Amino acid sequence: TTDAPVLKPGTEIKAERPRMWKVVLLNDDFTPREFVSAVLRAVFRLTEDQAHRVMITAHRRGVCVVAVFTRDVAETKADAATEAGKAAGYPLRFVTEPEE
Ligand code: TYC
Repeated sequence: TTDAPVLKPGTEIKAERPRMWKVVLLNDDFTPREFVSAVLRAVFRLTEDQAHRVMITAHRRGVCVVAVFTRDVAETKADAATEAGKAAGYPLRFVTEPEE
């Protein structure tokens, strides 16, 4: 066709990496520790050990980064994890924020 891109030989085509988004776990006073760990394992596929460490870090420090994803995946997982707590009657919250 006539609209194929015309590139000078040797032209570099660079794709930028998409900005990544953090999923952050927030501490609260009510959600049982075991429940938090179970949600981290189910939604974020963390191992038992990873889940326990993330949970205990949020418990002690108030927040903990769970993982980073593209924006869409981060929001979907944060919403699913927050919803799992809500469905069980807990105020557990996961939020997203851009990296950098
Ligand atoms: N602080 C909660 C408790 O003592 C446990 C907990 C840990 C809740 C981490 C939320 O993100 C959290 N039962």
